[in-house]
Amino acid sequence: MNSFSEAMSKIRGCNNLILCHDQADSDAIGAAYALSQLIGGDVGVPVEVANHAEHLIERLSMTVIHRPNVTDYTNVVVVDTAHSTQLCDSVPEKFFVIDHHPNNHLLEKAEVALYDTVSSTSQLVYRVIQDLHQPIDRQMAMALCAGILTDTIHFHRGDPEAFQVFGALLQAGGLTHEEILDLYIMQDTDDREAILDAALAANKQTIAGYHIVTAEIASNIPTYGARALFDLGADVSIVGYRSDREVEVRMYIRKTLCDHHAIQAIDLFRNTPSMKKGKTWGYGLFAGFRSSKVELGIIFKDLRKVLDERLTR
Ligand SMILES: [Mn+2]
Repeated sequence: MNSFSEAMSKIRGCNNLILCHDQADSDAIGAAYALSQLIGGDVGVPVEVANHAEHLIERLSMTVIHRPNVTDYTNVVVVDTAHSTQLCDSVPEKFFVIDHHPNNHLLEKAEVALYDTVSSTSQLVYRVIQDLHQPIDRQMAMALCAGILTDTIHFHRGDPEAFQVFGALLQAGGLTHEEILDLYIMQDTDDREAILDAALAANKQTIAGYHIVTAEIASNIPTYGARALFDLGADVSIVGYRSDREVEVRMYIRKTLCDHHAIQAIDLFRNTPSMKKGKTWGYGLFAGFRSSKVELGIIFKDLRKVLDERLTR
């Protein structure tokens, strides 16, 4: 048994907090839910949960504590988090870590960690459950499947373990693939309309044979919008949402841009001048951005310019 599984078995039933990163996504929520069922305890997020994970939380009937007081707990297990800044004001003094992100800065300070740069934290939680020979019920299986599905971008990428564990979880939980996909299908007709309107009003530019599509979306679901445009055929889909307070931007890029032009989605966001005034996250094929200081139009223009430079040089 690995030392993390051993540590989890020791703190079972204690006063535990399972702490997600801020803007907790489905992998963080799914992993935290399964872990909370395994060892007992509360699930918390530093400030808020990502929009797309709300439906999962509802389906799992789970309670998520916002801004938990970490000193109220004997043990804190930090899930799916690579850096203390992602914990905002909820940085515990001592903690356990289970994570899969490259360049994890929390490992040094962790009491015990389970760290492996696989496709999702959810599959690491599955390892712990297996290690401790514990049963998996339908809800736990659904939670972990949701985490794997979203962190593999609906299996557009993913290591063999992600596929294998996903199958094992469907079987263990008596679930179908469709039931997991349903967690992420737009049930709301207004949201679907927003995606359709964004697609119909989108701007397309073809640079060096690549279709670059930018669009604004009227609902706060820019990730879904960007995914939809990408699936329609864009090589780069960039979708922005404007609220009174801030702008949100999401981008998907096709892997050929990574392979032939060494373009990484996250680097593109970080190196676009107007986007330095905001928060950026993501990886090679997907990136997100949020800021209260920049206009959406300027970001789109800047991104097209940077892409033009990178693709035509
Ligand atoms: Mn993750």
